[in-house]
Amino acid sequence: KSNKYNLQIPRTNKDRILLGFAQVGAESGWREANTRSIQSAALAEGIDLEMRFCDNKVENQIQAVKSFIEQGVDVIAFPPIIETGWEEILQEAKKKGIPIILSDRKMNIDDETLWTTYLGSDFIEEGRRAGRWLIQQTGNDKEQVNIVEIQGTIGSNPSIERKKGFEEIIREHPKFKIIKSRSGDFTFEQGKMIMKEFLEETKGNIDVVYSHNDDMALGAIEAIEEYGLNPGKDILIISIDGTKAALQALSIGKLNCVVECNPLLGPQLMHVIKDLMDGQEVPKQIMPPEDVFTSENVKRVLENREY
Ligand code: GYE
Repeated sequence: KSNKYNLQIPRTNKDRILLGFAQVGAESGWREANTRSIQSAALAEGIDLEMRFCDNKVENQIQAVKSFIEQGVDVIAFPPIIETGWEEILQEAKKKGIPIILSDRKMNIDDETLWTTYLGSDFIEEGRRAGRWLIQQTGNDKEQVNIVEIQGTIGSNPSIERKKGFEEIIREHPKFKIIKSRSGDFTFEQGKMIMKEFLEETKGNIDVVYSHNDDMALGAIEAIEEYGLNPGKDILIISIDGTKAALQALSIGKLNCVVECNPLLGPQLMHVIKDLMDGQEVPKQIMPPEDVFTSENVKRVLENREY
C-alpha cells in the first residue's frame, strides 16, 4: 500500500495497524487526558498501540521514534517535545516508508514531506485569544499593567507560539507590559517556583499572570496565596488548556480566563491513521474544536468536563 507521499507502508499484521506513539510524559493534566484519549480510541478502533513515555526528554523521544522505526511499526505519531532537530530521524522513517503524524505539537523543519499531517491546535490563535481577553478588561485604569509570563517548555511549539500570539495583541496597547517571562516547563511545581520568584523580585507589584498552561497557573495561584495576595482579584490569572482543575479554580474566582486547548485527540488520530493506511489523501492540518472560558460560561462546561 502507498499513500500520496508515495511511502510504501509495511503492515506487520494484515488486519491490524500497529501505531507507535512517543508520548511526551505526564507533565500536565492536559497530557494525562491526551494519553487516555489516545489509548481508549485505539482500543475502540482496533488499532494496536505501543506508547512510550519520554519523561519530557528529547533524547528519550528520539530514541523511542528510532526504536519504532527499527521495529517496523505501520505508523508513528508523536508531539515533538521541542521544535527542532528532527531531520535525521525522520529521514530514516521515510526510508523505511513509515508515515509520521505530528500529534498536538508541530516542528520546525524545512522538508515538509517528512511528516504527513499535524493534528492539533493553533497555538498562535490561543495566545491571541488570551491577549484579546486581557485588553478587553474594563476597570483597569492603571497607567501601566504589569504582566508576568510563565512559559511552557523552552523550544516547544506551543510555548513559542502562545508567546507570539499574546505579544501580537498586547503590542498595540502600550500600557500592557510583560515585565518578566520565564519557563515553568508546563509543570505545577515549576509554575509555583517561578511565580514565587516573580513575587519576590517585584515585591508583589504584578497585575496579571499569563501562564502557558493550567498546571503552571495552578502552581502560581498557590504561590500568590502563600505570598498573602488574592489570586483572581489582586492579580488576574490567564491560562491555557481547560482542565477540570483549572475550570474549578475559575468557577470560584481564583482564575479569570482559560483559553481552551483540546487534548481529546484520540478519535481524530485513529480516523486519520485509517485514512492514511487506506491510501487516502489526508489534510496537512486537522484542528479540534475549542472555546474560551470565563466566569460567565464556566458552569456550563464544568458539568460535563471529564478531565
Ligand atoms: O498545553 C500542556 C502540555 O502540547 C498542547 O503540552 C500541548 C501542551 C499543553 O503539557 O499542558
